[in-house]
Amino acid sequence: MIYSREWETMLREDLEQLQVERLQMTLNQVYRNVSFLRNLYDKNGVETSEIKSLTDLSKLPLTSKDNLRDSYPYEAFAVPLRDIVRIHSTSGTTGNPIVVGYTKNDLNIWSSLVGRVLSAVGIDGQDLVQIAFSYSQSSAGLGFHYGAEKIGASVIPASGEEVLKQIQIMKDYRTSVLISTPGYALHIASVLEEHGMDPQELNLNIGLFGAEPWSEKLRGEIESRLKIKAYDNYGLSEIIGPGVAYECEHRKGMHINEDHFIVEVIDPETLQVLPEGEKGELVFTTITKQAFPLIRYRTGDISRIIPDTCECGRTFRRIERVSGRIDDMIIIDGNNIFPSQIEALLFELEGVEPHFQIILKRDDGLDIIELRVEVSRDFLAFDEIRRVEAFKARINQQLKTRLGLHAKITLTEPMALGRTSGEKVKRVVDLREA
Ligand code: DLL
Repeated sequence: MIYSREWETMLREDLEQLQVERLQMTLNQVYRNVSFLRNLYDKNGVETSEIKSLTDLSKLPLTSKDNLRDSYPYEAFAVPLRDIVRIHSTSGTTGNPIVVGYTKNDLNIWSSLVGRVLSAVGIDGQDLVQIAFSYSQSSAGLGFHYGAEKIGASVIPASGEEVLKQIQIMKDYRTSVLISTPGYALHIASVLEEHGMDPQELNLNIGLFGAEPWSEKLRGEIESRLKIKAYDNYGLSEIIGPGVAYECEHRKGMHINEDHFIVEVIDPETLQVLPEGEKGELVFTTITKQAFPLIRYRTGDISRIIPDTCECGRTFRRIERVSGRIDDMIIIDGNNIFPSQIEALLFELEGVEPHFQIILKRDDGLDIIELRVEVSRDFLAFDEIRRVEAFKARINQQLKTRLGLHAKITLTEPMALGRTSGEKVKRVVDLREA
């Protein structure tokens, strides 16, 4: 059993002491071996030896995706290539991809941390775990694969199979756990329904979902349509992959693996650290990674630290579910709008699948928003134009009164916005700079 009381329930003061010691070791290592960080510290006149407590951490400059893109491919590695045993990378849709290396020890730690994620929701050696995440350059598929093997579960690497095959495997192999994006789980539910299949015919009990923002409402919908318990977990490739934060059985926020990562929440405008409990941008420092250590790394993800302790007895602090990314925030007519607000509004309208995409364009200097929304096939089959137009007007009226937005609405078929196994849906497509 990977869930070890010893680590996850450490006294806070012991944990913080451990964090400081590990932080100092990491800082030593990066100053010697990572040139962009050494240059950054020298330029800002900070000595890593001055960092003697967790509050001192804020004396160090923040780092960002740009630093890592500029280090393409291997400049940010802290060990020679001969010590690297695995390389993952981000998709690199904007600029160079970020290339993440792992030593043997890093992989060991990573699989234990993912093992914790699985154990925390009751997954164990008895389970058949079907992984629908991509196994390619993304960290998700292999991250869960090794974590699930570590706890002795039977792993079915089903990534890349089309949805009917996934369902067939689920049924025939008696899969008990599905690991995927929440969007893909919902897609599986729709396909089951379309084929008149009852989820009770499956042996599925648990869904472990992450890699994209989702809401409590969506959790409820997935649970009732697939007849499972659904859990959230969070991570990012730069920090390690999945295995950064995870829900326990109480599902009141995600515990951070604080013996390996230090979390801060900053105001993305002023860049100052916010008091515990306030919402802002998550910033992580890795304190045990050898190949790719990151110090005060801005994730772009929005959340907050939940101030009190959890009933489960873990002393690792929790973050609230990630509601979106800073760069997904749309500023239109002086309004700051997040895709999660649009999601909440669409959820309340009948006939709409909670899948949508926001396209931003510029016409004659004016910003134009197009909202593409997937609707059920039945709805589109109904070819009465007046009804469709009335429906679009209803969406627009809600957007106007609740968010002050005016958008062009396009209704599409289910799956038109893409959502193959392992793929994340891109919520905002900004064509304005193009
Ligand atoms: O998505 C790692 C992962 C895979 C985590 C599977 C959990 C499950 P990346 O592809 O590097 O890594 O994308 C990281 O995805 O910065 C967030 O914006 C978003 N994200 C990840 N988990 C969640 C979540 C993996 N539970 C980026 N809720 C992050 C909301 C999430 N957003």
